[in-house]
Formats: sequence, structure tokens, C-alpha cells
Amino acid sequence: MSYDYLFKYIIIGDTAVGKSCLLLQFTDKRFQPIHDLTIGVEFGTRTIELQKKSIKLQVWDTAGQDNFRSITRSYYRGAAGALLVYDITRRTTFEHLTTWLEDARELASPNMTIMLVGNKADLDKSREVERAEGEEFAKRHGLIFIETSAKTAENVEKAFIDTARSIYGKVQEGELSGGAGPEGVKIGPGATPGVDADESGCGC
Ligand SMILES: Nc1nc2c(ncn2[C@@H]2O[C@H](COP(=O)(O)OP(=O)(O)OP(=O)(O)O)[C@@H](O)[C@H]2O)c(=O)[nH]1
Ligand SMILES: [Mg+2]
Repeated sequence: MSYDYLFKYIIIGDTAVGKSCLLLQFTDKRFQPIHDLTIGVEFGTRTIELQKKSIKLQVWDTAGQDNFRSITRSYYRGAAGALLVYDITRRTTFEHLTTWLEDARELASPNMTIMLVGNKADLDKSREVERAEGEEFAKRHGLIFIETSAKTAENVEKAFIDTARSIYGKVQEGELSGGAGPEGVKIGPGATPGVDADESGCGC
């Protein structure tokens, strides 16, 4: 399928916060109740429509476990968007956000859009991080903020689409070139039917 633009995303955050479940809900509209630990990096794609443009999102889902950190770190470069995820029922995952942000600031393009995602909003009774704390953190660090549930699908589409909207805004403002550079945005084959250079997901 042809597309007008391709945006590369990464999903980062501690283990078991629900990164893979968010991606699965976005690409397949289903929920995986068992923690299927991500080894290294996996990826998924979905094409969305935004302002009459078709935008292919190529999403790299990274492993949150510490021992995969060096692999994860090699995926920041070349991402136009990041979902930085914590679990609203585990305060430690919120406390670790600064470490994840340090990696992002060091390794990613300064133009990368970062969406802070407080996941597992369906478990409000076990909440350890207030919504206002997430909002405040996002504001302080210049991030967009949303609370989601990969289980009920609440706000999952919005998290991915609002990120794309922000990236598209930067493309229109000329802040992202849309060339083959390291910023995670490519102009697609568009009107050329049957050509889909990135179907392999190699990102090269
Ligand atoms: N109730 C609830 N459970 C969730 C939600 N999202 C994920 N989970 C559960 O949390 C656990 C971890 O989810 P994963 O998506 O595998 O976590 P991950 O962040 O990809 O973990 P790593 O791959 O180890 O980095 C699983 O048991 C999921 O079913 C959610 O929104 N609500
Ligand atoms: Mg995972």
C-alpha cells in the first residue's frame, strides 16, 4: 500500500508497563493479558489518515528490561516520535522516566516528538501516580501527555494519532526535512502504486 509519509516511532519505558500491549491494541485491536516479555526489539505498522494524507506509522517496540538497554539505545536515532510509557499503578516506573528522557535527549533527534503515556488507566483503584503528576512532568519537560488503557483501548488511537499530528505539524513548519535523513520522516512513494520501500521494516 502506498503512503504519502512514513513516520518512525519508538516505544520506550520500563518493563511490563504495557508497551507491547499498546502497539498490539493499535495495530490489531486486541489485548494480550499475559506479559510476553519483549526480547530486543519488535515492530508493527499501521497506516492512518491525517489531513487527507495517508501516513504510515512504523513503530519499534523496545524491551524495557535493563539488560536490553544497549539494544534499545540504538533505535532512538531515526525516530520522529516516541511514546514514553509508565504504569500508573507502579510509582517506580514513573520515577524512572528521567533516565529514559536522558537517553532520548542524548540519542534522539532534538526534533523528536515525545508523548508521555500513563498506561493502565483502567486500574484506577490501584493508582499510585496521579494524573496531575503526569501532566506536571510532561509540562516541565516539554512533552505531550495522555493516560491510556491498552486493555479497554481508551485513548490508544489518540496517543499514536496525536503524536503523528505533532510530527506532521513539524514537517509543515519545515522543522523536519522529510528526506532520507535521520529524523524518522520519509516522503512515501505516494502515487506510485505497488511500491512500498519500507514493507520489510528494515528502516534502511
Ligand atoms: N489492566 C491492564 N493491564 C495491562 C495494560 N497494558 C498492559 N497490561 C498488562 O501488563 C503486562 C505487561 O504488558 P506488556 O505490554 O507485555 O509490557 P511491556 O512494556 O511490553 O514489557 P517489556 O516487553 O518487558 O518491556 C501484561 O500482563 C499486560 O496484559 C492495561 O492498560 N491495563
Ligand atoms: Mg514488550
